[in-house]
Amino acid sequence: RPRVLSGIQPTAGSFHLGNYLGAVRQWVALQESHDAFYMVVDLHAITVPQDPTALRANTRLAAAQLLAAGLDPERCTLFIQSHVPEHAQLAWVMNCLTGFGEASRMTQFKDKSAKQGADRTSVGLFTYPILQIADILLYQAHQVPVGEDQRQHIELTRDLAERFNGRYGDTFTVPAPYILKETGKVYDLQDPTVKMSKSASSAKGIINLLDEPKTSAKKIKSAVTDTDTVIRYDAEAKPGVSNLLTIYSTLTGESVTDLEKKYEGKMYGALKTDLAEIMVDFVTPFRDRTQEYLDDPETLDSVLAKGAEKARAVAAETLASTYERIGFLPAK
Ligand code: AQP
Repeated sequence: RPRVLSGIQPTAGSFHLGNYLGAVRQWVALQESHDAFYMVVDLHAITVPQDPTALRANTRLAAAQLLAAGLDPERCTLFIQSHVPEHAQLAWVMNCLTGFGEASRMTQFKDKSAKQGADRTSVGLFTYPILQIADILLYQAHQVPVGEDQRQHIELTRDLAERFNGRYGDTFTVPAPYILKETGKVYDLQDPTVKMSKSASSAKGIINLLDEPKTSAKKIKSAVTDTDTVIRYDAEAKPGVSNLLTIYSTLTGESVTDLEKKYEGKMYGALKTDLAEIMVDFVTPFRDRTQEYLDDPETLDSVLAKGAEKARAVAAETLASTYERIGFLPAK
């Protein structure tokens, strides 16, 4: 079975709809066909300041949400990044192979650091993509299911895998991004030209899956559309309506073409009312299941302990061969 690897940050408490439709939903599907490794990336989270108590709670909460979304520990390996020290160890090696200019071209860093200002930006945020390279290469992943915003980081991962292999001999699988065209970028409900984002979206623009279902319904109903009245998919001319159609189609399995037919001659309000109801039906059981996992921290921690053990077995092997190729003297 081909292998997949992906991770999600534990920082915001609740996952948002973009995280779910862009990434986690694919994780659930891929565990059926792939040897799947999924993790909560707490090392990545500390690239911006974190309160220790909140970080611990959000890490458990992220794992609970992944299980609630449908990850099955019998079918995939679910673990916490900091439980596998090899991530930080391989990241150092990758840091030394990455050009400063090359890393400086990462647009996510440029955007985030420009917003924060240089004095408030950590070097960790700069090397964030390099830790991600280590995450992926450690598991010899063939594919990386992520949202569109991660494409550039996966490209860098490919370059680094090829560079290492070229310099030291075949060591790493060169991974490919696994990004769905439809849901690779879910847009902000208030500004449908930018991605839904925990750090950049306004409260009304983002659906947090653990919010009160009523709140999410309200946000769908007040989503920005356009002054036209036709319900038609056109990402360029009608980004708001197109975003709603994508969300609707993904959550129900009805094709966008069928939805266009279903809503022919109807007003935007009809589409929004129906989608608000679909959203409530989706988030209500998701919230309940998340709470069930949180109410049983022993089971949750034991899933994560088993996951870390399985992950470490793979990671340790890759790190050992990497160290050997580089020329590090083995410890006796
Ligand atoms: N709007 C989105 N559409 C599709 N996919 C998305 N992802 C994030 N936003 C969208 C994907 O979710 C996965 C986890 O991302 P993360 O760990 O970076 O989560 P986050 O930082 O909490 O999410 P944000 O909103 O993207 O944070 P900011 O705004 O701080 O950068 C990834 O696969 C990502 O592509």
